[in-house]
Amino acid sequence: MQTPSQSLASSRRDVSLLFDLDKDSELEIEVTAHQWWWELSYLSATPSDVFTTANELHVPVNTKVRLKLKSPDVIHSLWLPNLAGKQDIIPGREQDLVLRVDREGIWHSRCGEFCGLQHAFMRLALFSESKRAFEAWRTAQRQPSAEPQTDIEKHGHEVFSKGACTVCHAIREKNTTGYSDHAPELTHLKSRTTIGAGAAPNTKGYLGGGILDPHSIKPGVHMPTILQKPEDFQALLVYLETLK
Ligand code: HEC
Ligand SMILES: [Cu+2]
Repeated sequence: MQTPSQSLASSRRDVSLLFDLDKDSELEIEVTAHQWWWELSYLSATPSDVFTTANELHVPVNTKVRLKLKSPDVIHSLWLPNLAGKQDIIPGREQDLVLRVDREGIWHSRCGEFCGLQHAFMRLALFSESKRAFEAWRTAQRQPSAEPQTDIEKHGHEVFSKGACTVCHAIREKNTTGYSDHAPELTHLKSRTTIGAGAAPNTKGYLGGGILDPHSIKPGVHMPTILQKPEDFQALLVYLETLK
């Protein structure tokens, strides 16, 4: 068994090797490890091109990608089996990990350092895609959220934006610059395959259940149960389902 400082030293060595190989990455992504989910910000010199998503990392195949790792809370660890060694993520320090994935596919990772109750459900999925598929995904992610169209969608939008959800969550709308680091951004919630960092599939049933009783899909989760009138809850769910 390695002590924390030994594993830190060895992972630093791996990283510096990778670092020297890849001075000019073509894509920079800030990866923030939270208890218990991953915040992913795609950086760009053009501020309006920056966007944030969660738990599902998309990268183009055969491209040098620099992950800038940080943690605002406890020690986490990014571990992408078959792609890179374990990299500890220490609060207050920024570490880089440079990757280049040479084939298309999906890699499943989980936090490699025990970081509390829901450590096992702190999963990160990496989708390595053709450059064309990646561009299409990125273009869609840069768009603001879908505007509510029907009366029930408009009502659901109001429930979200006037209620407690916005204490933690952001939805980036047209002409606004919503951002929050308290909880996953929901702008394109339905473009992801799971909710709760791999805790449940992203279907309407689990989404509804996970909002009514977050602990039912992820015990200990840092999201409160917020009681709502049935008609408000129903509308909220209809609205969230439009966030493709
Ligand atoms: C006190 C902060 C807080 C409030 C208030 C809150 N949430 Fe959350 N929510 C979180 C956190 C933290 C997570 C991520 C939990 C995890 O995966 O460990 C989360 C996860 C989610 C997810 C899953 C997102 C994903 O991609 O995994 C949805 C959907 C969601 N919340 C909807 C809502 C809605 C709707 C409301 C209002 C009724 C709300 N939340 C209120 C903190 C909050
Ligand atoms: Cu962790």
